[in-house]
Amino acid sequence: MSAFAAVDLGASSGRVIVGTVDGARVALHEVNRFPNGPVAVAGALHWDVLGLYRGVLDGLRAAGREAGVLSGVGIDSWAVDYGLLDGDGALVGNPVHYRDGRTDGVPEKVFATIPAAELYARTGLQVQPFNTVFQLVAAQGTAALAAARTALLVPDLLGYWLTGARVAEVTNASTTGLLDATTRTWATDLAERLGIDSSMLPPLLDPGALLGHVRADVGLHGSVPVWTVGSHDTASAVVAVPATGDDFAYISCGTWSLVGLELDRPVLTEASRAANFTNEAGVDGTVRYLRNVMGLWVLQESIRTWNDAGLPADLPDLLAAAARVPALTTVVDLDGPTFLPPGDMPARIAAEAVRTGQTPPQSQAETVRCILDSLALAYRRAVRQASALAGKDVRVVHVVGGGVRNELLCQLTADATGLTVVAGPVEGAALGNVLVQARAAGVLTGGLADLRAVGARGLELRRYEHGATGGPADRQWAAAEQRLR
Ligand code: ADP
Ligand code: LRH
Repeated sequence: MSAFAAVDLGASSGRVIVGTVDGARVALHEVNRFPNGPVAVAGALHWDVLGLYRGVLDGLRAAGREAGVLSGVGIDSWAVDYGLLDGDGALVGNPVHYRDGRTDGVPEKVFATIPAAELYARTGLQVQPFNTVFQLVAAQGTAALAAARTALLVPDLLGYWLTGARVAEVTNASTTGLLDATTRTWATDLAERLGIDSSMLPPLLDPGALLGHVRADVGLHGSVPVWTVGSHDTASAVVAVPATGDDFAYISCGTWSLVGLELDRPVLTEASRAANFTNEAGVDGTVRYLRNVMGLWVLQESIRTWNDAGLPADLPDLLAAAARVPALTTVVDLDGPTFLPPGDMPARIAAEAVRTGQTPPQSQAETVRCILDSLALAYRRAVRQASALAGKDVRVVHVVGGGVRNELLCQLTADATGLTVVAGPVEGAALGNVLVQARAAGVLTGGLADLRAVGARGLELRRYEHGATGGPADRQWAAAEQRLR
């Protein structure tokens, strides 16, 4: 039996999870969980990166106490954000949160130098205002960037603090907008054309490599290897999808909903760019062909807004009440920029409903129902578009991540997509993280299908079925989709 510590930092919480692997199955046990979220500092949104590191260290020590000797540590987190190091390797400034408004208008500025079509043809990356490339351009002229010698994405930064090694793991590097989607090497020419010093970009490593060993002063027993994993949380989550065939779509359903397919090669067509599908790097050379749907963030922020206003807002109660609201009364396009920054989501939803000539939700339950219906509708659209653009049939949708706990959303996803939904695991990223570490350490062997088979053993999966294609429910979703257009 070998024990691995998976560090998985999500936008709403960080966790350290011990995965014990006996060669045929994996058992996960959470040893530390700590809240995460934007911190507004003098008008800019940041991450509390040292607070997160403390949570990681506490978790690793707890993992060490539980396991005795750890066979490895792997780190994954949300994408795109980075810390800058000076020539001594010290952090220059605090990493900025991707929801900060500093990149407003920056993509357009970048496209004036490198047309969007040229960027997409090289990097295959969706346009999101927060892509690292736009953040680096937004930071031009700041003292911090002038002092920087290295840029490390968040999991790479924590890996550096743990081991001293400065690298860029490739799955997360693919979210920067500076990685060539075909060669999986840095597109240094694009960086230089944008005035970004490409010597800041560290050497690339694939998942499953030895990054280094945990510093002795962390206090773990023995010399503990740190393995690179799919350090982009979505890449790790996709490894954990308990698929048995090739004809699946996935929804990595947490703060964001990442909806798409696993492919062998990128889709870099103009139609794909127009639909804003991304080709991010997956483990074992795969491509994560997907769209970012705004996700449960909108629900989280609604609950925060209600709590701040002193209104009772308990998630299970709200979901139970939302289940009693008639389906598809009001739907909104949650993917617009309106819903990206923190703020009063119920008010924004109401404004969007009015703008599109619909009745705004009145009660909390109606607002929650509107969010969930709108998410399911966005999933329907994304799954169908991904399938058409990539030319790949989809027969089942796997939902992984915290959204697995939202039974109403899972059922609505089956209804909306007209496909069977298989929900689980909840801790997808942590499971994928452990599976890739275990293979790197020689405890598991084989390709993704073999890892998935091991990961799936012992999981409690729930299936959600759908109504007949062309039946009344299907027609209702099609009509709602039409209404949104
Ligand atoms: P991230 O990794 O992005 O921080 P998670 O995968 O942990 O996100 O998912 C968090 C989301 O899971 C929450 O926003 C919430 O909507 C959902 N969730 C968590 N627990 C429950 C629950 N008991 N019932 C329904 N939904 C839940
Ligand atoms: C999900 C995620 C997603 C990115 C976003 C910034 O946690 O990594 O894949 O697009 O955060």
